[in-house]
Amino acid sequence: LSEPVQKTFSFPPVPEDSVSQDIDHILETQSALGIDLGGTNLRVAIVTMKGKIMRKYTQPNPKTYEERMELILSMCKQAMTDAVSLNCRILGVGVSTGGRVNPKDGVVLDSTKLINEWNRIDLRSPLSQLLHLPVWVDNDGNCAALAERKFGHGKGVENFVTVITGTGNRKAWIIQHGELIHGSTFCAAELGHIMVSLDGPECSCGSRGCVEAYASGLALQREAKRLHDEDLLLMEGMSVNNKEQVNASHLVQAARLGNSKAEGVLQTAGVALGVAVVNILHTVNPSLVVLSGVLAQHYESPVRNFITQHALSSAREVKVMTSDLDSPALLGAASMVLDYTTRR
Ligand code: ADP
Ligand code: BMX
Ligand code: CA
Ligand code: MG
Ligand code: ZN
Repeated sequence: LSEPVQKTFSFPPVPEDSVSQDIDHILETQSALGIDLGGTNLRVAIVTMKGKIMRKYTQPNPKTYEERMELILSMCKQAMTDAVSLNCRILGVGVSTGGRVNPKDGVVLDSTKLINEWNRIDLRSPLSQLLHLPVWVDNDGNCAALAERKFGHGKGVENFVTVITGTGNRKAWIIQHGELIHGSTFCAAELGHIMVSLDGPECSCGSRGCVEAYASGLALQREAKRLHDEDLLLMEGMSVNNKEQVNASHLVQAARLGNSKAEGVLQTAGVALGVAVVNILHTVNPSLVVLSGVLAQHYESPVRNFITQHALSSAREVKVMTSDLDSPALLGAASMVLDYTTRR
């Protein structure tokens, strides 16, 4: 952890006034820029104090460090310009990213292969130099938990866990006594890599049998492609143009149309997630589990059923809810800014 940061990046200078703010304008809404870097998407948003997303920009997350940093730069510049016309005063930048993050330094320590060239990356320095704003950085799951605490089902809840599903990931973040747990090397709550079998499918972290390798978007896409290869995926009324476009949503659709193979895959995924959640309950004993991300609804009842069948009786009282937030990781990234800048 004390190793020097490997990558440095300097954005080209921009004229001061292109990012300056009219601080005295009474009618401006205090806001933050939120950035979310996932295994698939790169998102930037202008988020108000109340958690309203005023504008959102989405691009595929580039595969190289240089392209990624350049795209972040241009998306932020666009957002800063639009913020002026939306009458939003940007107080700072919050970044949510996959990988282990040292939030004190604003550095991404390491990542699985879901995000390439994303090890020992100083995000704070280049962004704050470019935008002349304070910058906060944390893991995307941690950010999702912060969003639930500020805007969602976690409001006022002392101990809860958020489990979010994105591209290839299934992870959870823990709020204990109202605060995030980061752990000794910022690796706490990487619950996507809780192992649920001794010899399961390969995971993008390099191990096997992680819950992420069963229940993430990428895992379901892998299974959907496998079924499609065997001509077992598509049901009456379904079509895909080419194999590359087959993804988790086709699996869900096929299952809904009565495809028993697809149902089986989703059932296994639900059980894998149930195992992981029960392990979490027996470790931190939260009162609430919030499921979020694209597949949350599909997992709610399998997880609840698994808890009923397998959790210790005093852990069974836990509430399981599906998040009602739009883009929790983005909102949580913004909440770091809004909480810190208004606390001072
Ligand atoms: P990330 O943060 O990892 O970039 P997102 O949260 O943006 O990911 O979600 C994108 C992932 O979710 C992709 O892997 C995509 O295939 C999957 N996905 C998108 N829509 C659906 C859907 N309706 N059902 C299931 N999976 C979906
Ligand atoms: C992976 C891991 C986590 C991340 C999670 C969610 C990396 C790059 N990612 O488990 O740190 O929180 O994916 O990512 O190490 P998403 O892509 O689904 O948003
Ligand atoms: Ca992400
Ligand atoms: Mg994500
Ligand atoms: Zn793993």
